[in-house]
Formats: sequence, C-alpha cells, structure tokens
Amino acid sequence: MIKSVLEFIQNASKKGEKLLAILLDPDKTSVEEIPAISKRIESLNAHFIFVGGSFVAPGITDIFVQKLKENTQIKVILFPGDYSQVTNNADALLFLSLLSGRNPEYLIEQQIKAVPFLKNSTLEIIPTGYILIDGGTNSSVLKVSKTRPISQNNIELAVSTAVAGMYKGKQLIYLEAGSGAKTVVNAQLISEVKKNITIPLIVGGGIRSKEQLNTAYKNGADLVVIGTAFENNIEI
Ligand code: 1GP
Repeated sequence: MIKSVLEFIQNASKKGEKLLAILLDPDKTSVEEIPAISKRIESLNAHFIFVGGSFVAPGITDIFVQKLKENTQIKVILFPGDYSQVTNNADALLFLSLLSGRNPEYLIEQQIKAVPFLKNSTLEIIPTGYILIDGGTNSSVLKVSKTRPISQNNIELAVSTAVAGMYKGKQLIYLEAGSGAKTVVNAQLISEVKKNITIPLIVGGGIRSKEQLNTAYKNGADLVVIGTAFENNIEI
C-alpha cells in the first residue's frame, strides 16, 4: 500500500506514469469558488492540488485548505511562498530550498522560521530543490526572492544545481519558469536534468497547452504543475 505522497510520486516516476497538479493561489481564488473548482479538478483527473502563492496573507491558507479538504479527496500539497502559509490541514508540504538563488532567506531562513509550525504537525514534509529557470517575465517568485533565474541556455548550470540538490538529500527537483511565464522550461533542459538525477522531477511555469504539457512529460517531467491556465479558464 502506498503510504505517502512522496512514495506515490516515486512509484509513478519508476513506472513512467505521468502526474498532474493544479496550483491554486489563495490570493487569486476565493473560498466560495472552491466547491466548483474542486469538482472541475476532479474531472481533469489531476493527482494533486498544490496550494501556495507569493503574496498570501497569514491565516488565509489555513481556511482555504480546510475548505478544499471538505470538498475533495484529492491530496492537497502546500507549495508555500512564505513560512506563514504552513497549515496542518494539508496532506504534505514541499519543503522548498531555492537552490538557483543566493539569498539566504530562501535557502535556510524561511525553513528555520517554519519549524515551530511543523514540530507537532502531521504534515508529510518533502525536501524539494526549487530551481528557477528564466521564463521571460519578472515573475512574483523572482521579485519576492530577489534572486536571478538560471538562463534557459545554461543547461550545465541547471543540471549541476539539480544534481547538487539531489546530493544534498532533496527528494524532488522542481524546475520552475515562474507563474505566468512567457517561456516554459525548454525540452532540452528538462531532458538533461532528468538524465542526471534519480529522483522525480516536477516542471511548472507558463504551461498553457496540451502540446506544452506533453513536451514536458516526453522529456522527463514526472509531475507537471498548471496554475495560471486553469485560473484563467477552469474549463481548459
Ligand atoms: C508556478 O509552476 C507553477 O509556481 C505554475 O505556473 O501559473 O504559469 O501555470 P503557471
């Protein structure tokens, strides 16, 4: 029996089964919309709901996740932009380290600040290496983290960053072009990173079409995250 979210992703990755997560930002989606949105996400056969954002006010995520759990059986995974978004109501937490950046706040400070919230929590904590790739926009994550992304052409740096993350003990690598990216993470970069790691790979940022989704899967993404395209048109 599969006990955890991480095990589920690892098993799917081993079998070559592709996973989909829909990202909801409590700053952009209201609690009232959750029943309809949950049904829609279920009809898309998404495997996970990610919840997070760069500018979510404290306390909001807690209520938002609680409402989701009342409306769907799909596992809810926190993808926080800030430690204040940690809530015990979710199933799991991507414990992110922004490996592409050199801002200590997002390499270790935020993680330390999260600990008092996690000590007695039942959340599954998943160490995740988070790597920003230039998506052609000044995305919220770049603004908030005050870091520079890795260029789409600097495949060597992206690969080394992902492998260093794996050696540091991360269980997942997340290649992120930024929410609303103009340019999605390119196929060659995904494929080179995938070839060099033995842990599952998440890809997100700017994915709007079935073709982009399939390209990410074909080149090695185990889990793709879609936020903006769903937010703009939940009938997508
Ligand atoms: C952002 O990877 C996610 O953190 C999703 O990006 O909103 O562009 O789909 P989009």
